[in-house]
Amino acid sequence: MPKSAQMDFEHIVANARDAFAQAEDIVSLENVKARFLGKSGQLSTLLKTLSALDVAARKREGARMNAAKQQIEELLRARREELKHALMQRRLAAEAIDITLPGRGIGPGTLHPVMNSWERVENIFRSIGFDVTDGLEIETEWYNFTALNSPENHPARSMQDTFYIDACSEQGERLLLRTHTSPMQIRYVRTHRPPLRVITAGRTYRVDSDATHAPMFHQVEGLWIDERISFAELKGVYIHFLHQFFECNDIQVRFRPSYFPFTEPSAEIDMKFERGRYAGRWLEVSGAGQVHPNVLCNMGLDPERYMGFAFGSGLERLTMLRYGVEDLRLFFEGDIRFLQQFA
Ligand code: 2NL
Repeated sequence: MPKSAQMDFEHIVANARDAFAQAEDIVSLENVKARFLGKSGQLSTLLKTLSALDVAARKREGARMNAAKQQIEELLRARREELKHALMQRRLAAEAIDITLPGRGIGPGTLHPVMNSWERVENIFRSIGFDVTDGLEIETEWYNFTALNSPENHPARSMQDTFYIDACSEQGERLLLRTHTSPMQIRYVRTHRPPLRVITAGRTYRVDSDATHAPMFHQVEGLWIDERISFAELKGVYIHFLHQFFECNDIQVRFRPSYFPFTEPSAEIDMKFERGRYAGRWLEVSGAGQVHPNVLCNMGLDPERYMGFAFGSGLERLTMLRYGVEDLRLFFEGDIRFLQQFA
């Protein structure tokens, strides 16, 4: 048994200790490891010389070799832990948060563009003497359909077009999510005396969903009732509104004959900008008409004495035209990148 063999294990262990200590990160540590524990590492090389020894020496040196191997493995494990810990400490130091700094805070936010239109529309009509009313989003069939002269068999009344509630009113009537804001106007007129001018805006609901329809959208409706009211008043009021709302007087307006159950005659109101993104194109902005005599009766008014006009517009539609938004769904997705543009 050569004496040097006895020296070698201690030497190898000491070398490993130094080499591991010099490795500054996990990757170099794993590379260094091969020099001692790998297939062609220093221990394996010595292992091959064991066979040259006699049985007793082989047993003794074999045991010492195993002990050395265990020591090296322990050194490796300890160094690994040390490096991991050091890495964590560096990360913690780098990502440290100074909790004594004042917070960055969240911005004050801003009105949703549709809410902004809602406010503007109300203010414009208030300024020309219209009252503003709002209220119930859950309505009875009578206020939503029957009072508005919508026939019993009209498709709008079906489950496919209207959200019904699984409950009835105290009078046992079917309840639904209002499909337009008109029911609030009926309620308003039944508690006020003409002459009256009122607008009502708010959420309305229809079973409808695609690029240009959402199951919930906002409507604004106006109503003017007096003993002598004509399309001339409607035209004057609506053109004034468009000028104010779009902050532009170069707008042409036309009335196209149309049909609604609650007005007779009825019209679609189209508008045309002279300048800008939509210049020269007729754009639908509103439905309108003279209030149907049956509707006046349901309001508790004598149709022989009173007449009125009404109009209804979509707030999303008005907002899209004002800002040039092309996809209705942007209003409902809550994407901050879209909404921030209106801040
Ligand atoms: C549309 C059409 C319209 C009305 C709404 C109305 C309200 C009462 C009586 C009579 Cl209380 N009419 N509202 C009239 C004509 C058209 O809206 O397509 N809006 C988006």
